Amino acid sequence: MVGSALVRRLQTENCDVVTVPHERLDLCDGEAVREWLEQTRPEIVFVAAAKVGGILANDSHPAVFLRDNMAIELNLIHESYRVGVEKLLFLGSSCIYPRLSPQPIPEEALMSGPLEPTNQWYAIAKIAGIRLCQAYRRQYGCNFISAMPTNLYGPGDNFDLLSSHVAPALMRKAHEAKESGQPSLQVWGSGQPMREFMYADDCADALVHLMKHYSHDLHVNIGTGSDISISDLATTICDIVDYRGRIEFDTSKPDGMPRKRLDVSRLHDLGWHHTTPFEEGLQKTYAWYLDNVVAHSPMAANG
Ligand code: GFB
Repeated sequence: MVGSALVRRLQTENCDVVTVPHERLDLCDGEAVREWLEQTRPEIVFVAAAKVGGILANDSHPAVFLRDNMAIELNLIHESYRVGVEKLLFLGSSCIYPRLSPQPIPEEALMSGPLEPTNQWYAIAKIAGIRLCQAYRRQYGCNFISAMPTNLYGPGDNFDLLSSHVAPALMRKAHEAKESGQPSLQVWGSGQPMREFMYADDCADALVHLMKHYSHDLHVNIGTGSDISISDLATTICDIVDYRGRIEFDTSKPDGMPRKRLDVSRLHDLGWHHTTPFEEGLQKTYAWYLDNVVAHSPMAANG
């Protein structure tokens, strides 16, 4: 999702964008990454690729989330250093911060307390990525930087109910409940956790801004500065989808972090601010879902 948004954003810059599909390059394969970077010799690298998923996927596949993410970032960061990449930006996630961080969470809160258990494996891998950039910067003088986006959503998101994040999951649940006339929709957890959401294209714009204007070892938070409860998110999504049934909370499912609103003052001081209002971003994402997922589903094909 972020990679596609970055490609859309970079088309407006004076640069050649080099991409490679997953089927042609496995980023967990160090030899393959080395060969590909030696052939393409990019001047700039965005490490947007990652094994990502929502709370359930993270919690149930700890080995995959830790291993794949460590392999992807180690291969890309080390081989970028080897081929002399001029600047690299590594993308992490707001889940790197301790479970009970001060709110909003400043960059300095990193490693100041225990992690949220449901995503600790992914978080450890992402913290290692930040440290890799700092280590290569310190030891080899590489201009490698890191950005920590808040929860993202947008076109190209994953709508699979077992592995997706909350926004696409609730969009799909509301759509299917409306289509099949179900009286209620299940929301995982208590509905009380607070989350901050950013439209993927806004995130891509922030990444390009940092690539142009930021060259320090401290990672930078990327977010909107506002958050919303999962319960209110469910209501907002039901309105957008026009689903009028009941919202029920399945408290057998985990809540995860109680709150993770990012302190985005550093990003604002660097001259960047998000532009897409939350409801507008959700509407665009729902339109993308209808055109790209629902329209191609077997049920749609059968009429
Ligand atoms: O988006 P989400 O899966 O990830 O869940 P996290 C956010 C909140 O929404 C949790 C609730 O409290 C979920 O219990 N939720 C309610 C749902 N209904 C649903 C549903 O149908 N599907 C999903 N997925 N959630 C992830 C981390 O944490 O955030 C990753 O696991 C990553 O490591 C990502 O950092 C940004 O915000 O809890």
